[in-house]
Amino acid sequence: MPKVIDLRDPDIEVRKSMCYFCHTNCGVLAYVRDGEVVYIEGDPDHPTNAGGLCCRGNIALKHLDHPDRINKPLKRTGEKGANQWEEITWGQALDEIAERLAAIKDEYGAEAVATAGGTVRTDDWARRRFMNLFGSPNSFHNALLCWIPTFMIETAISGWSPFLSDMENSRVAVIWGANPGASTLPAMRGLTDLHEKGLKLICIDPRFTETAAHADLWLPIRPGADLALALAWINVIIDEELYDAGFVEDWCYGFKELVEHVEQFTPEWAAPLTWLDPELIRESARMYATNTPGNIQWGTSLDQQGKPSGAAIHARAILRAITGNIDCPGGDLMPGPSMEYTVDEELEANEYLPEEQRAKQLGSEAFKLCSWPGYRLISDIAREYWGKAPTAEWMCEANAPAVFRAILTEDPYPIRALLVAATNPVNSYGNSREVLEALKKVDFLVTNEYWMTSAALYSDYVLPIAGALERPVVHNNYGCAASIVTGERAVYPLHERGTDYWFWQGLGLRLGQGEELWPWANEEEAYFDIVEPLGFEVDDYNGFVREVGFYFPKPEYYRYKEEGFFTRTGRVELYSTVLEELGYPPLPQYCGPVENEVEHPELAEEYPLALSTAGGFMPFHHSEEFNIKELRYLRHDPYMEINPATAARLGIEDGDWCWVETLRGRIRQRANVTNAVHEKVVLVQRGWWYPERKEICGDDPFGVLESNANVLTATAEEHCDPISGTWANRGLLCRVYKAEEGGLS
Ligand SMILES: Nc1nc2c(c(=O)[nH]1)N[C@H]1C(S)=C(S)[C@@H](COP(=O)(O)OP(=O)(O)OC[C@H]3O[C@@H](n4cnc5c(=O)[nH]c(N)nc54)[C@H](O)[C@@H]3O)O[C@H]1N2
Ligand SMILES: Nc1nc2c(c(=O)[nH]1)N[C@H]1C(S)=C(S)[C@@H](COP(=O)(O)OP(=O)(O)OC[C@H]3O[C@@H](n4cnc5c(=O)[nH]c(N)nc54)[C@H](O)[C@@H]3O)O[C@H]1N2
Ligand code: SF4
Ligand SMILES: [Mo]
Repeated sequence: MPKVIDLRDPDIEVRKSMCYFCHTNCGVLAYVRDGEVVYIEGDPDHPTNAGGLCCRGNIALKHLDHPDRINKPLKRTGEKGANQWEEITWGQALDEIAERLAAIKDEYGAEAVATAGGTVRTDDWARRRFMNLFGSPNSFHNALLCWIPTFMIETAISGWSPFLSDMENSRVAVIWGANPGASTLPAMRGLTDLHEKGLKLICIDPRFTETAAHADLWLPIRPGADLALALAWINVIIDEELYDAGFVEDWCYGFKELVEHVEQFTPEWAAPLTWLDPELIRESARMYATNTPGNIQWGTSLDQQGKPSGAAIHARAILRAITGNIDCPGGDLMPGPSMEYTVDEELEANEYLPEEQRAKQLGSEAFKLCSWPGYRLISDIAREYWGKAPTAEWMCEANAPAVFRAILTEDPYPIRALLVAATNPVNSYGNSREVLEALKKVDFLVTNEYWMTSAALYSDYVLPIAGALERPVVHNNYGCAASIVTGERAVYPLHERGTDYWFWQGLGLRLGQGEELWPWANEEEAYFDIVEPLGFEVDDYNGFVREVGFYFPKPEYYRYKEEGFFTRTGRVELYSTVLEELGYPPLPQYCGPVENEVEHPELAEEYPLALSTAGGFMPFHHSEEFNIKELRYLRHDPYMEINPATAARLGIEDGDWCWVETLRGRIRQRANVTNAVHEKVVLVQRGWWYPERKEICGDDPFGVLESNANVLTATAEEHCDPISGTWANRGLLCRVYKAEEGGLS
């Protein structure tokens, strides 16, 4: 019999917690009795979810005390990967890890220690602080796939990323390579409401998605060909004089050069590259340019195309500017850093990392914008205006593929230790086989996790991490915008779990970083330092959460009219002086998808289908939640989408297990035979592994190489975007064939 809980029980206390199974950060009311969370529900007063929770949010109690959770620090006793452990205390774990890191630093230098993060879930500023004080420039994460190229390129061009759309006042929204219908459900609800009231929607996606189903125009683009489309839109808008001549004249730099540059990029030029009808390209460009004010939504797609990514992001930024859809009611707004609360950059202790160590950051010579050289240039300009840097410095991290290669090749120098926190690298970084090899090879590996992942399995130490109900949560857009949402701890960490913050602070103190450098006794104290400058009359962090909770300042429009744009020229730099100074083309130059039939016809003979390894889908979040059987009931097997004509030609029927293969390797997923994709397009699901396979499967732990999309993706230096260093998940070539022996699961 399930326990009956009377929520009126006077011994129950309600805590204002927050869900962090995705970045939507819905408010959660946690009902706590005797130190146990007995019930949760969506917080009806929370601005994001107004009481709702999705299926992931709703299973938080199953996540909290799931039998697979790691509950004590583990020290490896057998061979690497043998899954033999001794349970130890946090104190012993931190002492021994600190000792080992100190020895590596002595022998090889601080740069031989690297840290890997994921999509930020926890105190990434603390990881960065630890690394700066330790002296290593080699922290990295996979957010290069997720907004960093966008933020940095847009900031280079217009002084800040115009990433907050003033949707309610818009007449048209371009949903470009995003699918809020599966990835951001509360935003989708807003979009469909506004669409009913007349907002026009243009959806650019190779798949007919939940979002495309609501669009006025759907552009089923060839994966990875977005740069050609963006250039053709600019061409149409200029050729048909649909641009905002006044804004261009007063506020844009380099329009004349742009006009000459884009003359060649007609819709007829773009049609064979994008697989779109030239008339559809014209019609959609007109719809965006004439229904002003309008906005373009950020989606991960442009950040994940490797080589063409930077130019595509640049071209998208030009579209906003020449239509005058920037910093105006109904357009894309530039929030600027928070001047009111403490931003991450102020907590990162960046001033402690010596110049000569910065110069050693892996990948920063090849990819200059999202590493030290570009960050420095942009932050110098921003500081002149704001007195603050544009964003947390974790936007200028080492290049992940360069670090994995340095582990494997010791070139340009060896990486001896890797500390993994809040990421599942084999699943979510590119070229999984190489990542797994690197994890097996690195001398010293430590992972902070909820579960036994493939990274944890090969680790020397695994630290058990507390989830969102067990720690306070602040989400502040990393300091890139002035808004902030907060949640309090529902209960102290269960079992012997700790938090990522404890880990970095505990390690730092043991390595002599000094109490004055880690002055906070716990997260609540640190977070109070973040919110206190907001000036609300509260005494501590929990008081802030209960009495204030969130802070969304009113949008400001036309800020540039007073001070100009926060660039060197004071204008939006269509022709970018920052990119030029870093040695990149100042205008977006065309290049094709990383693998394509036009430039690589021989490859296309062998691998004839265009592949994207994309797209969030419910109920999973990247590789998370696969352990939870209630969610696995909803999706037991991985599916790839393939067109009926192609499937018939290949003898594949709906539901068949198939191999999808690229030059990097092959994976197996089941066929979802559907008209939602073009005859030459295949889309595979990302994130897949099989944690239920508790026996460790030799070289492929938990089947992490079996169905995982990132076995297929491309991270070689020539595949990466030269500007940002992001790698290629979208716009590859593959072949598909039936897997004779069927699936294993
Ligand atoms: N359910 C669920 N929700 C999530 C996540 C999750 O894993 N699962 N992840 C969260 C995170 S961290 C993020 S960043 C957001 C991301 O959310 P979104 O920005 O919406 O991005 P994705 O879902 O990765 O992909 C969006 C769409 O891009 C399309 N696409 C694929 N290749 C291309 C291409 O080459 N060009 C174009 N134009 N489109 C292409 C795909 O078909 C897909 O529909 O979602 C968040 N929400
Ligand atoms: N092929 C392909 N690859 C992609 C994408 C794609 O569209 N296609 N999308 C990319 C995007 S947008 C993103 S953001 C990244 C996401 O990449 P990751 O952030 O690496 O995502 P996950 O694979 O979900 O791994 C997160 C891990 O952290 C653990 N975890 C969760 N919360 C915490 C915490 O608070 N502390 C600690 N220590 N651990 C925690 C989880 O158990 C999980 O194992 O993946 C990228 N990879
Ligand atoms: S997982 Fe669901 S409930 Fe949790 S924050 Fe995301 S959308 Fe909200
Ligand atoms: Mo992401």
